[in-house]
Amino acid sequence: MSIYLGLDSSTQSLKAEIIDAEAGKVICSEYVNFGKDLPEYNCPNGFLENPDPLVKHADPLMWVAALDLLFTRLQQQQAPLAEIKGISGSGQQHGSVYLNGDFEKILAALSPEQNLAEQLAPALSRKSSPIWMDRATSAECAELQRQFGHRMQQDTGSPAIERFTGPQIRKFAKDEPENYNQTAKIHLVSSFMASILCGKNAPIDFGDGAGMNLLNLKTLKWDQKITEFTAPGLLKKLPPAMSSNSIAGGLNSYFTRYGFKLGTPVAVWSGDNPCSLIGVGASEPGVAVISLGTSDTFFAAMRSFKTDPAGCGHVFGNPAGGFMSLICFTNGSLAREEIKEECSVSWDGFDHLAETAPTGNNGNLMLPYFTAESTPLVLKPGVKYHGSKEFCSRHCNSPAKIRAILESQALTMKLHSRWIGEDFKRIRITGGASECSSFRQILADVFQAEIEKIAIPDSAGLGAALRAANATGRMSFKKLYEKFTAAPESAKPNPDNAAVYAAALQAYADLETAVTGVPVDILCTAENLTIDE
Ligand code: XUL
Repeated sequence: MSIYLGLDSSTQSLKAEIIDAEAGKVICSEYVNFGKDLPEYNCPNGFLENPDPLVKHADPLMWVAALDLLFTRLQQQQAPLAEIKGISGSGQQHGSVYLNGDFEKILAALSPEQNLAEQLAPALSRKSSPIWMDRATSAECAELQRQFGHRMQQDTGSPAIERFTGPQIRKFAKDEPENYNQTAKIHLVSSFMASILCGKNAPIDFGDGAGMNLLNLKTLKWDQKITEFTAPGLLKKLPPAMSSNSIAGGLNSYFTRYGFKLGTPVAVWSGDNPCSLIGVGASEPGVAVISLGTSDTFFAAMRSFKTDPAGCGHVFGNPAGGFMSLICFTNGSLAREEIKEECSVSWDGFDHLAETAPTGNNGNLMLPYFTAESTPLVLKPGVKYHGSKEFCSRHCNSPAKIRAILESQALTMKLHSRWIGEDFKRIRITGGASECSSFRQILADVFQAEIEKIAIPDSAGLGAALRAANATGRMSFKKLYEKFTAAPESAKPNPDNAAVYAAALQAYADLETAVTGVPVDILCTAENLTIDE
């Protein structure tokens, strides 16, 4: 049997997908929810409370504890762990973990008598990890932009971005120089988790590494000048950057306690978006992907390297080779959840009520910045209602509010993905909210494209398992896609709705410009934008 394990260390949970690659089946799934299952780490939504809304850190030991709990659960459900031929994983992007010189020694001597979190605690040179939702690095971004100007975007694929790892490292080195000096290695969430599995420092892959403002995408090496300027001695603290199909090592003996085979090959991990590109079978250009997770992301394999003139979109490595575009909207599912709570409905009720409001929602729109937003950059959160008097006073009915959040989220995706320069006729949709049929139809009508829903909703975890089969079992992605990524359901665009949404797109763009003060095609980074409620 050809059994592979994909792990998905995301913002709010750690999931496992075990696949039989020849049979084209997921044979076992399991997950640990950080808020519910590990409340002692005080991260109900995946991050620690902080009085500053721009600061979003998590406890890295929580991710480690989740690994023990997940494997215990897999063992309890008698998952065939001994038969696994290869492992890989997916990590929430940009988050960083800071380790001292003892990290590798501790990993090499892990005792099965004690849990991972206890044993790894002394290896941390920084107790918390900034994650992708953190926006506290405007000053560092401005410094990096002043120093490198347009070259930053041309060479790393993005201008200096608040949540990206380089600006985060620079801030740490400035604010806590002693702890920075105690840091021997800096890992991404993906390479940190891979390191634990294989008992030594694991490489960072080009997919996730491109989200750091440190990797030169022309040479596929850490950019010497940028790393030097970002923080003293940084180059030595970074693991090597490698292609996504490299092998990081063999499984550490600690994990035999769960029934895994010693030395099971571990392929390098990647970021959740690059893994999802694989998990939905879209690593060839021509098909775009919308992933509706904690954040909403829009991405596609690129025909050639190209950057976003507005500075909001990014270029990451495509795990199958070449590059992928990515645009991230921070206010994804947390914003939908706010509206659902406000309307006191279930998710089914939410979906049904959205359908009862008219296409175009009578012109009612909202800028859904419940929390700081990355596209466009909005550092001071605030939700802006636009449309009828009743809607703006928020005394409107639930269907109008629900339709407004969904249409607005679809419109901002359409607006900010234009720089990719492709009129996608097929878009694959994944993530929790892909279950919402009214949202799928809105997306189909806004993009005038067929929206295909794939059978397995955890595309990042599935993508990690497919990557494991590709890297450790030499199975081609083409063959794996045939077996795993068919789209059983699709929403077809209604051409009669095209004009309504073309007008809504213009109205949304005008509203965004009026409120942020920045024309949508103008560089939107490192600007402190204020939204009045
Ligand atoms: C992408 C981004 C998020 C995270 C968390 O740039 O910040 O999508 O990867 O999912």
